[in-house]
Amino acid sequence: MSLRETTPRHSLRRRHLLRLALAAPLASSLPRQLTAQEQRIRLIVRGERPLNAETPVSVFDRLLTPTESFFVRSHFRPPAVGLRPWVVRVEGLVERPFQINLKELDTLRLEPSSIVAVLQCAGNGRAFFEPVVPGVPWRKGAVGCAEWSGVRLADLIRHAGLQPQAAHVHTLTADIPPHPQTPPFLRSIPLDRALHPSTLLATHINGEPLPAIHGGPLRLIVPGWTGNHWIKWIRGLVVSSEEAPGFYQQTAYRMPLHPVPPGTNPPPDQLVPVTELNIKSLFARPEDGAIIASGRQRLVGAAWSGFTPVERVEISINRGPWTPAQLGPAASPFAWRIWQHEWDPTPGHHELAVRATDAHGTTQPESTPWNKSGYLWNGIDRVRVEVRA
Ligand SMILES: Nc1nc2c(c(=O)[nH]1)N[C@H]1C(S)=C(S)[C@@H](COP(=O)(O)O)O[C@H]1N2
Ligand SMILES: [Mo]
Repeated sequence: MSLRETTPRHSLRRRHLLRLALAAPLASSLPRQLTAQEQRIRLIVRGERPLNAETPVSVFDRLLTPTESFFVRSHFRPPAVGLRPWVVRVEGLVERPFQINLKELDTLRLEPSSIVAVLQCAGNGRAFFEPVVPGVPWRKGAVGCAEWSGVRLADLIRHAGLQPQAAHVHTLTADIPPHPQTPPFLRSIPLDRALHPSTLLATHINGEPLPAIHGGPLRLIVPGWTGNHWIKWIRGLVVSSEEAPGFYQQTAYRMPLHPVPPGTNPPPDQLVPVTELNIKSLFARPEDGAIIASGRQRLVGAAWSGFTPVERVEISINRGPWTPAQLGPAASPFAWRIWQHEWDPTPGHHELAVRATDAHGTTQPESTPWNKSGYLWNGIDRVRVEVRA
């Protein structure tokens, strides 16, 4: 999938139809055939420039989210990729700084590594907070689970050798802010997280080369942590004794340590960085508002968390008792688990709810404590359906 192919479809189609309408009024009444590419791309666009688009929940019925349906979140326009060899520098508090292009990376003979892991934007579910918070109004689909492959970040950093004061790894990216006043997406992760064996520099998703829109040719994979740490288009790693300076590390992606009254903003010293994912589950089927034929139904969805495994998923029908759903296997400690539950509905309107509990006994709340940036929503998912005889 190239950048061109992920240009929001409906705007292209609109422009195309407009051209047709101007050229030949009759032609505009003929529906245009979608290309095979267009049929494969199924995203709900929340913003066009830069492209921010979420995955329809219907594909959350399987372990691996199809790459072409994987949500896209970019602060700025993606960089040009593929014009010249991609070079990565490793420098800062290291013994032997170096730079290397992706072809040469093979010559380092770092052990290949793959992991199935959930990538979820910290702002997934932001649209459900009340009062309304600013930001991309993600509903349910700024999340997905994929197999990521590449090399361990630890192996690349150790190749350069760490100096004793090393404490953080800054990530330099190739996407460029639109205005000189806009801060760059400069971020860092603590050294222990950078050295964790699950933290990868990935070149592949689901066995295919990483598409440019998802950070290809090289992005960071930080399983168990929110998407803001999964830096795309890595072109440099700078080992430092300090966190990265600037807006995106020091101000953005922070939330209150303890819940605050809705609408209030605690002072910066009471905010902590958003890191670990919380326990969450969603319906893939049925979808909210679905009209379904009566007869036995299989409810299906996904459940995930950060470092504390999912222990249990439960279903409640029409606000009745919570009953356990069947949990599928855990493909990795950071993969989501597909759950399912059989249901014999009577005709009429029904409300279905799903909630997950982690191994520490933490259960999803009815709604998540309000925070001004709308992070880490994990309120119980409810769908309303009509069953017709
Ligand atoms: N360079 C760069 N990396 C980035 C971002 C970005 O804007 N620029 N967005 C981050 C955020 S907030 C998220 S949620 C994920 C989204 O990854 P995806 O577009 O592959 O789904 O990328 C992260 N990495
Ligand atoms: Mo994000």
